[in-house]
Amino acid sequence: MENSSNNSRRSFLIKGTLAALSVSFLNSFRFPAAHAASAPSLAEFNPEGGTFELPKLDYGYDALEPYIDARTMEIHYSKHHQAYVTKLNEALEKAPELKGRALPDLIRNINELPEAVRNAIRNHGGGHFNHSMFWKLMSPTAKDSKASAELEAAINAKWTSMDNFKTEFSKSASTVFGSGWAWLIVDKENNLAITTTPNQDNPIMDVAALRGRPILGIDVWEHAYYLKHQNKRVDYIADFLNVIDWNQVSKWYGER
Ligand code: MN3
Repeated sequence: MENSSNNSRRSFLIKGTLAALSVSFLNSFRFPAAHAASAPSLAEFNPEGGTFELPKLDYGYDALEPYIDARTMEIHYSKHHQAYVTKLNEALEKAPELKGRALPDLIRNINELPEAVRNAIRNHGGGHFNHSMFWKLMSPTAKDSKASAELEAAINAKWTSMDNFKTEFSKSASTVFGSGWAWLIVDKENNLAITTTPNQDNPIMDVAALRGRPILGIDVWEHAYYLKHQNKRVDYIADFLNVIDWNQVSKWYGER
């Protein structure tokens, strides 16, 4: 009798544990882990009054010379990025219920956006997010920046050395077909990974092949390099490696 009661109690506990596990398994699909969908904290992603604005550039157009030329910076920032911001705001005029949401929240679940504005928010919200990160992760003082001990250890563990990481990252960036981005992300298991996205998609979106928290990204649209590097994307990527602000990348890596 006592045995049978123990057995039924054990069976109850096992069933309870299985039920709890299956609920958390299902939830992992419905509600992506917070860190997997989190994004670098950039103040400009939280618009006052629900209108997005072009974030301030922390340096002059010529500050990244000779790697990124002033004319490219000027057009890329003041024309291309501005156009993403303008068109994102136009899309939100058509879906006022979405106004006031921070950018990462807006673009995290593309599939849940109203169909009428889905593509516009994917393209222009993605464009605004990606470029806001891009200006921040480059710096005229990049050569004095350094990966944190924690980030360097994680890179060494995955790619054996910083140089090998740069080689693999460059390879991914050079093989993006057409327009898009290459990223260094922190995935949901907290591991580093290199991934790419087409167009203005990014790894926090539910449409991304590999989701995660981006901490470094390179724009490989031709508008990012054509004036200086023409069709030589590989030369642009090599130049880009010289302007990565590793202090900033490390800061984002440390945001858990
Ligand atoms: Mn661009």
